[in-house]
Amino acid sequence: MVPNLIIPQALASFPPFLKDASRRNGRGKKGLEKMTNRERILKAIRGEMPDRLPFAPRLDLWYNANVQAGTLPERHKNRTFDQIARAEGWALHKINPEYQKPRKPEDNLHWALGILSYKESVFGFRFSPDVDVEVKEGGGRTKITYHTPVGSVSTTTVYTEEMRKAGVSNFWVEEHALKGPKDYRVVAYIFENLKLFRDDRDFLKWKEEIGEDGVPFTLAGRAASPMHHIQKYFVDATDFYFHYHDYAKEMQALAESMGGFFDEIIQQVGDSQVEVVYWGANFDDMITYPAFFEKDIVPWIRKAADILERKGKYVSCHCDGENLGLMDLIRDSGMHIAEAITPAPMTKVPIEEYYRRWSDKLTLFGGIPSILLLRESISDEEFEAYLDHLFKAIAPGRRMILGIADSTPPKAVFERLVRIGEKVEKEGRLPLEAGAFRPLIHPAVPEAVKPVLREIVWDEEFRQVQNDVLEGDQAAIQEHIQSLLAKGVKAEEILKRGMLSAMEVISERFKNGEAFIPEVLLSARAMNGAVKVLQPHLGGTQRAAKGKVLIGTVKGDLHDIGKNLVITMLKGVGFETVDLGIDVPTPAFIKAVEEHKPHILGLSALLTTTMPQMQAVIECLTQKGLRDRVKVMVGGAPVNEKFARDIGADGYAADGADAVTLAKKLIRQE
Ligand code: B12
Repeated sequence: MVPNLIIPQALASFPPFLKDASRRNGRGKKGLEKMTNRERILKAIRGEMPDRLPFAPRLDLWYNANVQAGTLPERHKNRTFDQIARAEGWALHKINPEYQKPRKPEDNLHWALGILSYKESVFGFRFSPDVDVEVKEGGGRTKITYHTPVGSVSTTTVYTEEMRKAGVSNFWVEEHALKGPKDYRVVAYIFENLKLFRDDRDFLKWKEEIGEDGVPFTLAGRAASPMHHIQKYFVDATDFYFHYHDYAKEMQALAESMGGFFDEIIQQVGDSQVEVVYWGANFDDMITYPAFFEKDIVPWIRKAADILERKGKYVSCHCDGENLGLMDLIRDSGMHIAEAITPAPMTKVPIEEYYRRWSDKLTLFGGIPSILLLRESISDEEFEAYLDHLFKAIAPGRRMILGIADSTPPKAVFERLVRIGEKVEKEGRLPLEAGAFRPLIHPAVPEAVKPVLREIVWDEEFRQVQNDVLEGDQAAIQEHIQSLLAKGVKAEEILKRGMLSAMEVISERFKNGEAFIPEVLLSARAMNGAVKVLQPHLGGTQRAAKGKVLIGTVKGDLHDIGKNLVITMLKGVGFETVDLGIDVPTPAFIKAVEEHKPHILGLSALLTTTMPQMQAVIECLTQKGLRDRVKVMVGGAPVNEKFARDIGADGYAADGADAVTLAKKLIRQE
């Protein structure tokens, strides 16, 4: 039973004019509340006690998709998203620049180099006169070649009509600047000679427009450090880990040569009239895994926070990913605001854990996972129960700004947003009381992830090969295999006792959060190369691949890091794989199944909006009479076992290691 349950539908019948008339700069009913939303947010950031919890939902994605589809709530039909927020009495969410609304084409033209300037920025940029920029545009693609005195590099970005309709705000980088070691020097040249200059007129105008209804964050950059910048922009997300390993020297040199650019940004935002600086995005313990985060990101967050704090400014980072492995690192990084924090059930960290561990040092912004707004994912009762839980979990409410993490999804039940706003007004006075707070049942979260690596059982004869797999040393493993073969050791033995035994250890470490993406990718790459050397020596049964897996990310979805990891791990244990890429339409899956005749079709989706595509693919397989010929496995952060069953898939796996186990199981069932 949920106490005080207010049926969201009942709220819809409130006369809209009554609601709108009652708001005064977010001062709530009849303007009786003491503070404006701007004052509340600033107090929360400073660690002081506002009169009540600020609530600032991010609406852009939801708004853009619903405007396109003509499905805005009736009472807000002709409003902008700021007008909607104001009418509802919510604080304006002024954090992410409107990436697709540049003032002039150059503002976001250089997205693939991460050189951006918007109305929300306080600086502009100028390339050196000896850098010649050649632009070719067409069909939603922009190809740019940068000619410099030390060579040329090119990039291609994509932004299609469909992406615009879906409300996507980021570009897709199809061709990255760094393809091989020679490109590093060219990119370094561009950055060493780039000039930043103060240009804050538009920012000041924007700040004035926001007024007392919110706090404008200015974009320093979506990357928090030079190395993070290289990772986010210059290399394909998965290839980054190979480059980081293979071209370590070049990468280090490039990161160092970009230090001046980052120092200049700190200087520019430090000397401006901004209060809060957006410093880096998409922190996630897989992508920005702990060792990388600590070595290559934290020092720059600390530097920016130290310098900017002395100038009376605050640093905010967009922490929208899985933060379990980064909990202590983020807390101790010096950042002042962790924005877009997305708790369980969307990630592994419950809201009470976030608040308990972080709120003495930094301000939390977010806390309401976006799936809570979706009727298909969460019932009205579960939604209410989460809100009750949240209000207790964040007592007394200091250092907390409520928001939807990371953004309101296109199919959100609007009345649930309204309900949060009402609850904040009625029950959000600070200090909140925890009462007899009993946390929802969540799996226990470890204090800090301190890897206790699962030890390998060394097999003396194969020790070197095992070690090569663990180290991901692709050159050494081939040499060691050759010498074992030369000594007459059987290929089957090398594969089983040397390679697979070590790969299993890596998989298990990854599953337990003791190893991260780079280790797995490098080990799997070493395995792939080594298997090729062994192939001619393997007996008939071993020679055939374990099975063929066709895999792709569904239509509308551009996330590919997880899918690529699954592919690499499958390949590592001997599956033949066909990568269909990202944004794959249903007919393309069907055509590929007909053509490649795989044993398994793997579908990946990271967005709640694209999950239904998985069902569409399965239904189409059935219609075409292909369903019995192929097993379907699904995965991706929002997918779960139940969803997989509901849509008629043959299996679901939560991560790369489980995907391997599942694929083996499905093959046995054939
Ligand atoms: C990195 C990232 C991005 C990058 C993607 C880069 C890339 N090349 O992939 C960029 C910045 C481009 C991006 C864009 C967007 N993103 Co994003 N992104 C993330 C983030 C932070 C990490 C995802 C990731 O790679 N994790 C690491 C990998 C290893 O894990 P994984 O993908 O889950 O994969 C593992 C398992 O799921 C499984 N698995 C995966 N696929 C498969 C397939 C099979 C067959 C099997 C068996 C298993 C399996 O195994 C994998 C390996 O262990 C997540 C946060 C999160 N919690 O997931 C948000 C997140 C997914 N993004 C989100 C959003 C909203 C967006 C945007 C709409 C933002 C915007 N306003 O434009 C766009 C959408 C673009 C599009 N149309 O796809 C939301 C989605 C919310 C939702 N549930 O719908 C999330 C959850 C952030 C949040 N906190 O709300 N994003």
